[in-house]
Amino acid sequence: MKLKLRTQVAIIGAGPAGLLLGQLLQRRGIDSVVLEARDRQYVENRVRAGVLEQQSLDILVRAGVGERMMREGLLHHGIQLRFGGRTHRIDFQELTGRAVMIYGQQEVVRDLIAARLAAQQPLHFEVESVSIHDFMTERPEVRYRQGGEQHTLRCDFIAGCDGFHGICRDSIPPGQLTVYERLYPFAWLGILAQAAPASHELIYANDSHGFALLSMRSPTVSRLYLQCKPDEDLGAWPDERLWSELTHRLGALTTGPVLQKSVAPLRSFVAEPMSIGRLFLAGDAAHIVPPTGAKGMNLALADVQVLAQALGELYGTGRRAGLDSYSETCLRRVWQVQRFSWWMTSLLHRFEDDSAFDRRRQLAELEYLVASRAAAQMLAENYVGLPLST
Ligand code: RFL
Ligand code: PHB
Repeated sequence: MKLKLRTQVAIIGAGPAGLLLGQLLQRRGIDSVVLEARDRQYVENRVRAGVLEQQSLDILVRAGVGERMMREGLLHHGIQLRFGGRTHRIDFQELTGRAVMIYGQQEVVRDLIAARLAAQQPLHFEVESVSIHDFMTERPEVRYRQGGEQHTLRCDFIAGCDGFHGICRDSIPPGQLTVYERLYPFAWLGILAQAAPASHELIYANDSHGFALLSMRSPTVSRLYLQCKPDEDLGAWPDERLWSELTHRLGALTTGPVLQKSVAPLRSFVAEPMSIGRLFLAGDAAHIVPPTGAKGMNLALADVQVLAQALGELYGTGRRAGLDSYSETCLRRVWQVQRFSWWMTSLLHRFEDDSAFDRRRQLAELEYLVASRAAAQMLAENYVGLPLST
């Protein structure tokens, strides 16, 4: 059977970008349908980002989904930088008057799903064979299969929020996009452990064995990362080896059962422009940053804030200016964040082909960073988040 449906905005992907866009549109009285390839349990349990900028907090609170986050999230007023066997603090509060919050991406996603279901807005999991059509015309269409039936969803606009491996960006005809990309010669081995975090603030370490990061999800759950090879075999990392290597790089840790292990590659990527015809890309579908600056989810939330505002303006007043400048507005922020994420990555990782000179220069930069207020302030104001350029 073939089913024909209609909405104002078809949103592909129920990650932070797609779900927040749906929520922001609903609050502006704009209809949307969210289509997600995975099942609800998978989406709600995908452990990823953990740090929210103050501006992301404000967006989520204003969108009506910040209540649990403000209750359970951990407010952090600084981070620790560890190198040469010593730990130094960068004080965000003192340098910028602002802070960040530790609240897992999967918690943000759960809150957004709960809000969407409570508002009885359409959200379809486990849709198959999603394809997008006619977005260069006034009548775009999304086709997909669900429960054995073929559906056609007519819409005014398509929001491609389907992440880096989604189908929306790849549906744009060749030659229309310019891609900027950098792959790094290392990856992050990340673990979630039932162990009290050894520090109440994040520790970013530059060690002779490579980068490591101590983060957390709650007062009893630690999230830890260490630099590894892109093709690292997780089988070669039994828990004892993990804890021993993490302790070497980060200093004394509280150990505990490892709940999850995974390897994630590091990449910088931007596809320009972020919109074409009636298709708008947002979040990881349009850009990827290495996780060292903790920016991926924040960028995704910032994109859809701009998009929701532009769509609100169009439906409210008929003005297209916001939509026309969507790509340009987002890309200004994206490139600032690309620069910062690349810089944090270069500062903190060990590059195999670095010479002894490069290594001494890297340590000198770290020394400068903790000795100079101006240098520390540059890190702090980027980490807590640059203002939205709308
Ligand atoms: P997502 O979260 O990938 O969501 C895309 C959704 O689209 C679905 N999908 C499809 N649905 C329908 N049809 C299709 N054909 C589809 N193809 C895909 C997918 O199943 C998925 O549900 O993208 P979004 O919404 O743009 O959000 C981006 C963030 O997820 C990402 O940037 C962050 O996780 C990056 N990141 C971090 N960001 C931060 O802001 N702070 C951090 O501390 C931080 N740490 C991290 C990170 C990413 C990491 N990994 C695993 C890459 C740490 C790590 C280790
Ligand atoms: C995390 O808690 O998952 C996390 C924190 C900071 C980062 C990256 C990831 O830079």
